[in-house]
Amino acid sequence: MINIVLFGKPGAGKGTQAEFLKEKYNLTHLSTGDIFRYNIKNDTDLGKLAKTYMDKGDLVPDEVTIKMLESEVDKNPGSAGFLFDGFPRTLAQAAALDAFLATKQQQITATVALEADDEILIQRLLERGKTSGRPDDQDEDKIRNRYQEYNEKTAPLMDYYSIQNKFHAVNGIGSVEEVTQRLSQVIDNL
Ligand code: B4P
Repeated sequence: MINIVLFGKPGAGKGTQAEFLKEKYNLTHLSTGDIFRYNIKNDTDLGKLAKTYMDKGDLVPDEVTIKMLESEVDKNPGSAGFLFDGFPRTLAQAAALDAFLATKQQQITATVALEADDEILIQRLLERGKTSGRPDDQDEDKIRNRYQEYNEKTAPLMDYYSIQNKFHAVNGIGSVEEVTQRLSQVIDNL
């Protein structure tokens, strides 16, 4: 059983790559961004709450996100492994995930990170914003706030996983296929 964390800055291509990796390695794909957007679309209480943060480019509070993620894992008891996309994004989320997996005699196998320069990624997000309808992609100030959130709250996770020898960085620039190939090389060697 392998449990992979797909890591990277906003727009690094986590969601894009997850579509290929989940098929290739038969993993259950859990994207916290997608789950929040599903709840927003269906106007649930969770969606209403998440929207107030996501629209500004802020992270949704840890206690809400952790509870949601744990409940999604519990909905897939027979899973051959999980691909966590966009989670964890804070040290508190990472610690909670480790503790939760330990209760199931499981652990994170590896964190694979997509690396790319902020300016390239900001252009990707602005481009997507023209058609995605995502409020967090349409305004450069909100996008820059997402990078600030990343630098303050998410970047420390690189050390968290490096200390455990579980952090693997991959160049996120190139065609989608090239990036998939780089990620696959890392996962195949685990
Ligand atoms: P997410 O949905 O996780 O989204 P993301 O960081 O914007 O994008 P991702 O890296 O998946 O990029 P994608 O493949 O789509 O988060 C959105 C928000 O949800 C957060 O800001 C936060 O508010 C909230 N949230 C989510 N998880 C949370 C958590 N754990 N805690 C608290 N809050 C949380 O790619 C982006 C674009 O690049 C696409 O247009 C794609 O086509 C393009 N692209 C991808 N690969 C490319 C390539 N190789 N070359 C060129 N373009 C490429």
